Amino acid sequence: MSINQLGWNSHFDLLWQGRERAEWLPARVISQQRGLWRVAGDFEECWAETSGTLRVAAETGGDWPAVGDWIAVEMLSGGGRPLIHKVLPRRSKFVRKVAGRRLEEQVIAANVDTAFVVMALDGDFNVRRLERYLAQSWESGAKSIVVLNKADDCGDVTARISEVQSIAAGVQIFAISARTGEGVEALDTFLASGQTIVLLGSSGVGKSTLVNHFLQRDAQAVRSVRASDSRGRHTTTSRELFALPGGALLIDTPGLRELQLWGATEGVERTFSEIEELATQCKYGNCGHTTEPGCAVQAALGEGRLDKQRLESWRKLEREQEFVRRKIDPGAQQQEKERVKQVHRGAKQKYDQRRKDGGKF
Ligand SMILES: Nc1nc2c(ncn2[C@@H]2O[C@H](COP(=O)(O)OP(=O)(O)OP(=O)(O)O)[C@@H](O)[C@H]2O)c(=O)[nH]1
Ligand SMILES: [Mg+2]
Ligand SMILES: [Zn+2]
Repeated sequence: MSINQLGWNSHFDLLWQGRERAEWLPARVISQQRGLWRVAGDFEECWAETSGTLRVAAETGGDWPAVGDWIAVEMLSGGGRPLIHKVLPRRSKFVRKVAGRRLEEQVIAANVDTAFVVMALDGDFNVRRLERYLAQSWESGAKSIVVLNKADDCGDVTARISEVQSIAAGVQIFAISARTGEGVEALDTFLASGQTIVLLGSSGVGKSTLVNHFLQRDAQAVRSVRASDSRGRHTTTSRELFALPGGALLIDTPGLRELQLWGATEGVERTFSEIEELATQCKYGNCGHTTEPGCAVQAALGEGRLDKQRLESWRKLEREQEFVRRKIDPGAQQQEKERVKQVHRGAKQKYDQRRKDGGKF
């Protein structure tokens, strides 16, 4: 494989000109396992380790290389494992809070152009989970689309699509069957040569089945049909980047037990933009949207313009964000209050102006 086949482009070429040492080689991380990184470039694919300097930097809050990263490696003359010295600045990254109690970011995939948020149209279909994924992917810097898989196993695909439309305004939605191939060709537009795509979604939605479909071979193990009803079983256990015959790069990921948000304040705002907009119309700037007089959110709820579950979902994700923020930075609580006040003030001014200009409410 060559770096060009791995998605290298003029953007990274320019960054590369500024490298510290001329003998370093550019490479891409294609998988990762217990302290080793599988790297590919203009050399034979191999396992590499991190340099001492990078390790120290990563351990003190910097970044470990992640799948999809472009890195600078040094080939050692004595035949030892190549060393990773640097991670090139990422153009995009999909992150989450690490599993468990630690409050840290984990990069799931880097330098991604499009995230396919995959959800199955079988009994596992869940728009609340989709909201969570979309909120996090807004922050990634990549474009996100929704892929509804297992269309062959769904009685009313159209109804499901409109359900998703109602919670994901402006996001493209595709209904497909990775098993039969139905509708899959519509995804080709995202798979142009040099493009990087990450597949996200919970276990069993069919991510690896889709990878195999695009690769035209059984590269990834998929859950056996016999075990298909055993929920919570994870078939794919590590993230891995594959080069498709057409030149796109596809990252398969293990289904996450739960995607815990990380740094997704803006993502939540955008995912729930209609609620955020209603909130600016409340009478009081610090409205909690429960029993306050003049609450536009409650009014919308009462008139059936806002779904109760969606409101609850918004509250839950907001709370989650705030919890992490406060834990990380005790001063953040006050700052956050100020920020919210200002956002509210700004938005209120905008709406007041619109009202003056004859806008309808
Ligand atoms: N009916 C139907 N079943 C599918 C389809 N795509 C995948 N499956 C089945 O769903 C099960 C799970 O598929 P996988 O591809 O292993 O799912 P995954 O998302 O990779 O799961 P993890 O690796 O655990 O995260 C398998 O039994 C597949 O055969 C589809 O389009 N239709
Ligand atoms: Mg899988
Ligand atoms: Zn309110």
